[in-house]
Amino acid sequence: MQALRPGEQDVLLVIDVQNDFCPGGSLPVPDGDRVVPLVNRLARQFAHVVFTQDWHTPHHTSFASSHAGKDPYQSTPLPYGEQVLWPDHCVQGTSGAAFHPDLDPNRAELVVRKGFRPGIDSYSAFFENDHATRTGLAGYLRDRGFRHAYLCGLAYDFCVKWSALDARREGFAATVIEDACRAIDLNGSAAAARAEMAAAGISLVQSARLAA
Ligand code: VGL
Ligand code: ZN
Repeated sequence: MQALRPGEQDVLLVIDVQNDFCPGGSLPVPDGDRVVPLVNRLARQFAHVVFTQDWHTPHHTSFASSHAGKDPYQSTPLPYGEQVLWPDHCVQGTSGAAFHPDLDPNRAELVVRKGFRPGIDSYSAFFENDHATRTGLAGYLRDRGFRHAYLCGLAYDFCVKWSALDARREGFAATVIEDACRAIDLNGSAAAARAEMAAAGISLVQSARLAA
């Protein structure tokens, strides 16, 4: 397989490598912390890096605790569509919302915060979950002249998947670096995410494909 050599039109999107998504956090992604050394290495291989940070208000609508009688990981209809309800996580300014302490933030040229509107969730780095409200990232990437988004981080089957699908919809090439991701895997959502991304023309690769 030919090595991938990131250039000036390529950007690495590092999705939500935050304490609450790591073991010990409130919404732990199994082995979520294991991506950190690999993400740090990838961030040095790319000339351009953007981080995202899940950044919810207290009592956010995506929290099960905001809905009487609902438990985490159940889903419920909300005005913008069906929403999985989560444990309280990534509340603005808390240690759970901070990046993993071993993640090297210095390579990031931009940090996109998302999910900060109390009444709507935002899995994707590009759109909130209504698929209409923009985060501004697509415009930023276009203004910078980027053509190809490479994605890694947490969680593979939620924020990484939604971000990769939206990158394609916005006209960027998209590649997910799978071994630098970990999945929540609710009811087979990891395998479903893989199929959905492949069908959308997203390349799924291992980090070894990237030239050192
Ligand atoms: C995420 C669930 C809730 C993610 C964020 O980063 O994948 N998942 N909020
Ligand atoms: Zn969230």
